[in-house]
Amino acid sequence: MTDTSITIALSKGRILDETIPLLKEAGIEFVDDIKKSRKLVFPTTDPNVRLLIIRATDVPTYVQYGGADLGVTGKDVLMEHGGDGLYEPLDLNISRCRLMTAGVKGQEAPQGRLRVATKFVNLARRYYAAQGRQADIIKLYGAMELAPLLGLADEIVDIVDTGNTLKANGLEPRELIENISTRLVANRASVKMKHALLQPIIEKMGEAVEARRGVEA
Ligand code: PRT
Ligand code: MG
Repeated sequence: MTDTSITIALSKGRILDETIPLLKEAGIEFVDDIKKSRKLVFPTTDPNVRLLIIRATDVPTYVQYGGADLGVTGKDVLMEHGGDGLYEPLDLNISRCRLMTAGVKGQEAPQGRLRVATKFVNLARRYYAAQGRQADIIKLYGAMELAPLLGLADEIVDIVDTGNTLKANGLEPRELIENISTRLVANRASVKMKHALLQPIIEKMGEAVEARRGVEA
């Protein structure tokens, strides 16, 4: 990686669609049809910038170790990762949702030791410890909603948007852990070494975010 090139790691999935217009306003556009391509590294209309499309959960790791200078991922993913080696210069205010605890509708969380199923094991451990609650955390990779129904857990920690997924599975939200949105993160060394290249991108993306906030309000 030379000092004139910048690599930005993007989260595939729902975040990607909302990231593309923000990048465009920073002068960065894909030249390939990403829907048809099997590439993982994409050139852009800015000769200095290339884009990676990877799993959201891998974005902090790529940026932390300098595989990418910048990254775009959810605050939930960053909280789970821990944020080592990362700056978080910008809240992109997209893919907003809530990180919540949830359980079977009408049932209260039991007193004493809780069993909690989640893919956010580090985050959940920290949350229950901060509440002074004893919790056994059970790692799942998806379909967390099943766990309370099948008696695997008393509670889950998961992302909630409309609440429809919980409802459809006989669950209800309990406590709000954090309001979540997508963040721009930067490698700490890159921020120092490539400041002149990164700063305009961060600024232009920030302006695009602010312009949207204006429309929203
Ligand atoms: O698919 P993969 O295992 O790689 O990861 P993923 O499914 O988490 O990825 P993706 O692309 O679906 O979401 C990535 C990021 O989007 C998350 O890290 C969040 O920051 C953000 N985000 C925003 C969401 C949602 N909204 C969301 N609604 N991520 C997930 N959901 C899911 C949630 O897990 C639950 O299953 O949608 C369901 C809840 O939605 P409602 O509307 O029914 O409440
Ligand atoms: Mg998904």
